[in-house]
Amino acid sequence: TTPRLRIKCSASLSVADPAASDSASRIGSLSQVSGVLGSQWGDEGKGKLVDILANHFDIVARCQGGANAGHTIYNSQGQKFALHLVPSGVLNEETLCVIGNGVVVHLPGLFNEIDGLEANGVSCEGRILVSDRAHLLFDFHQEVDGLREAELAKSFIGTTRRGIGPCYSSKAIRNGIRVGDLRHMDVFPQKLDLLLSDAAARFPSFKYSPEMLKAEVERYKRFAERLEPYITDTVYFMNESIAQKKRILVEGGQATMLDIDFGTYPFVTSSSPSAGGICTGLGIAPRVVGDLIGVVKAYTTRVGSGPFPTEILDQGGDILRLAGQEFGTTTGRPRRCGWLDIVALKYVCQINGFSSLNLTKLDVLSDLSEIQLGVSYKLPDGTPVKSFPADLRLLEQIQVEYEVLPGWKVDISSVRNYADLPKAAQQYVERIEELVGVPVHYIGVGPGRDALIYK
Ligand code: 2SA
Ligand code: GDP
Ligand code: MG
Repeated sequence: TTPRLRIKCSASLSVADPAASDSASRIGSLSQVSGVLGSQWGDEGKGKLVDILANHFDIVARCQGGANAGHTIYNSQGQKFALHLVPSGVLNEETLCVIGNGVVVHLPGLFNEIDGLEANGVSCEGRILVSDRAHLLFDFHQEVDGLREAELAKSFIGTTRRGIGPCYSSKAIRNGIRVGDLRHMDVFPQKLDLLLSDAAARFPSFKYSPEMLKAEVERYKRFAERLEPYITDTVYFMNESIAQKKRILVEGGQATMLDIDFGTYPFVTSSSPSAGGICTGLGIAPRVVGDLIGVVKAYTTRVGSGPFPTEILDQGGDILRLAGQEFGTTTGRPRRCGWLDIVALKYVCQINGFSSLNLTKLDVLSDLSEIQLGVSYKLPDGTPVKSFPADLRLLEQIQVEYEVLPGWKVDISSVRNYADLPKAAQQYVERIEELVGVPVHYIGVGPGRDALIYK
């Protein structure tokens, strides 16, 4: 199937009302290749922004991660979609979706997701391209993920058990199987045998037999046939599209604080959800990447284990969890909740060079009479800690210093113009901008497509 592509005119919005004019100028000025990245520990609301911006881009591309991601979006009729592997541009029928080389692809999951979308009236035919260089994530990777977590016992990472770490391990140790290998089913059984034997040798409880291999190979023969129209040299495709002036939006999964290099290692995911992952995960040059929007929740959440300096451990955390409906999109796990951490956010802004921020879920704070902002870290002896430390022992001792700002105690979910936000809400937004040094251009006041203020 030939991919459908049309060059988008970025300033095509109606400018009849002030909010529309704000959105037209904000979105229209985004560079040809832009990105939306998570700025905390994930679930900031990246999917929602990507879905809104997709209308103004020809291509939406995922560059890292896999079905550990859970991106929740709503169409204009309020129908909810939870996406894992399919890019959040899919609801926009003119947008082409690319699953890049840096993504790990679980084919049964991908086909389930596509079937679910089709059943709900979203046509995917000819609109999803899967890189021939992307690695295949097998069911056994998921099983190994669970076995590794069990082995870690109390120091478990709290993975999504979607097989992400084991699949990236296969890739790094160089016995992984790539999407393009599905075109060579003659050698596929030997490759898969090597992978499964490896897992069986490592984990005594991992059951492996020749019958299992045979059944899996048969299953993948069918998948290979179904996937064929999607398989693309996406590196060539992306670079050709850039040369043809197509507009490209990169959708990050997870977030920089979960980055394998920059996150709270080892309590991280196994990919690079920060700016560098865009180039390695799509095969495009750093100089073509322009605006990067950091998505930041107005407070912080984290799902899984690991340091979380501004976590609220008393019932204040439960209040935020309930108000923000903070439960995992993929696993349903309750998310840990805390105040916005400016030290972590500044560190993330440095790493990514964000041109602007999307502050999300500001509406969730509306019932609070006071809001805290974690503005600096110090050690118990009073020594200031300048940047987010790598050392987990140090992180355990960190004391966070907070600024307390007044709440606004009024529902803001129907506000659409910045000037109509209560003064205290504006003060909160502007204090964040001042502390971080990056402008907030978008403010989320609800989960729906229209619940966005352009500042
Ligand atoms: P993994 O599965 O190996 O990537 O887990 C390693 C760590 O990365 C975290 N992680 C996430 N954190 C937040 N949201 C994610 N996606 C889902 C969502 C999570 C869910 O949208 O809600 O449903 O539970 C995500 N994916 C990975 C994970 O919690 C580990 O800390
Ligand atoms: P992602 O992984 O970053 O795309 O975020 P998730 O979809 O996992 O989690 C964000 C949740 O917050 C989803 O349920 C969204 O529908 C919801 N959401 C996004 N933006 C807002 C907002 O501004 N206000 C409210 N109340 N909910 C939002
Ligand atoms: Mg999520």
